[in-house]
Amino acid sequence: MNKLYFLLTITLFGLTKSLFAQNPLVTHMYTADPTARVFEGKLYIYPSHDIVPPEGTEAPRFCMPDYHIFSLENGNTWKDHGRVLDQNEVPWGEKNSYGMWAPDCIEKDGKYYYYYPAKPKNENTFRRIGVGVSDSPTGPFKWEKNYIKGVSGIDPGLLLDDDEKAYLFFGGGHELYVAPLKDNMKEVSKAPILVEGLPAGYKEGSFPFKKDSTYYLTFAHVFADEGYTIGYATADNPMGPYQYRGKIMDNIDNGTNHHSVVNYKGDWILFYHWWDVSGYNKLRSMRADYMTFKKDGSIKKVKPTRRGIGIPTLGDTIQVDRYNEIHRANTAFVGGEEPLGWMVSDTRMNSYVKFNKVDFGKGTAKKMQARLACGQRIGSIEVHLNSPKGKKIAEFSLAYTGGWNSWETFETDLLESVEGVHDIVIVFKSDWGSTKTANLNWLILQE
Ligand code: FUB
Repeated sequence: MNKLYFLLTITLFGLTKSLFAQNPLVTHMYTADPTARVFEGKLYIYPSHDIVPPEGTEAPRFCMPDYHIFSLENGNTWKDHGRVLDQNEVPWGEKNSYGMWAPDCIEKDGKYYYYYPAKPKNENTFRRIGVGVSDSPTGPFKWEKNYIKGVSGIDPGLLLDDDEKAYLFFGGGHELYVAPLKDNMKEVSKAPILVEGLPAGYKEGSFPFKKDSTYYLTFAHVFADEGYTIGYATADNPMGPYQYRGKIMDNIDNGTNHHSVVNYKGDWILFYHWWDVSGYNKLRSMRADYMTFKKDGSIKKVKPTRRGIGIPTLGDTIQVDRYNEIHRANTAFVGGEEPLGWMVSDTRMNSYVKFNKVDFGKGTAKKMQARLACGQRIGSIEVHLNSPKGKKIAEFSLAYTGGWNSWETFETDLLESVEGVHDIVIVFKSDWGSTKTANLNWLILQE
């Protein structure tokens, strides 16, 4: 990438903080390789962390210093639990090597085991895999003094079978490997073997899971003429042999495509990453979209959406620029002093944005807030249920905020008491000649 563009990218997008959005899931930092897990009904993500190389650092291909953990709070807000491990705290790791690539975490008997790759000190090995244990999914973890003996590679992916036996998948290259773990979860019980039955081509990011009695192994897979895709294979035995079943996601021009799959509240969800915030494929942002199975156990291809998976409820930010449908309007990076993100822009008379699935709870929502920038005084923004002509539940009168990049929070009472989950449609009203009614960043429902 052109250096000037890189510096511009950092200046524009790298230094600001943001609220939570639908896709990407967070924008206050760059997050990649999202391994999602459901522990006791709660959704967690164990991603890696891309950063802009600090000045004076000989930048490795990816610059990845530490790990954070996220959990889904409310219906749509990802909580950042902060840094759980820094590169210079790895007992066996080389200092300042910025090589904290994709991790995973798994629970067994009430203990949480966090697996991560790092560059070992005093060794000419690309990556080893270490492990830490905690009583909580968000740590703190007690890190093992040594890496897992007999394992060399990246991208640990863990499977805990119904019989409580655990398997460690790993590797990046033309082959992937698997090894059973001892009950202590810190050592392999047998030497790793090659995963048999996978197609040719570069592979990494193995993520295993079990559905019914079938073992699925998903992996990032590079086709010479297409680039990175997400592929999957199935087997009757966790150690294989596997049979390649096809692609879960076509190449989306995202550089790499490390991912994970979970079942959360009955829905299957694919977590993956892209770089739409930074414009640079080494500064990635994690995303999620629903995934479905066909009756024969095959997986339907997932297309990335803006809307993603969150179901915002009272107090959550409804990032309407991550829409399901848009009419006579656009979205653009938000301007002014706003935190990083997008806005609905170029709105005119009867423009609308549809955002599916907002949870109004038990009718306790009384108010709605809208974050608006408005360079004129005419018009209003209406919020309808289900369609542009559906029941009107809120209306904001527009007022001059100081310009199209000067943001103010407007508040209005709900016109109706609404219960349960509904699609909402935000309709812009203005005079017919205008092509700039208001810029809208987000909505929030409140008691
Ligand atoms: O994030 C660094 C590396 O890039 C991961 O370990 C790979 O899976 C790829 O996403």
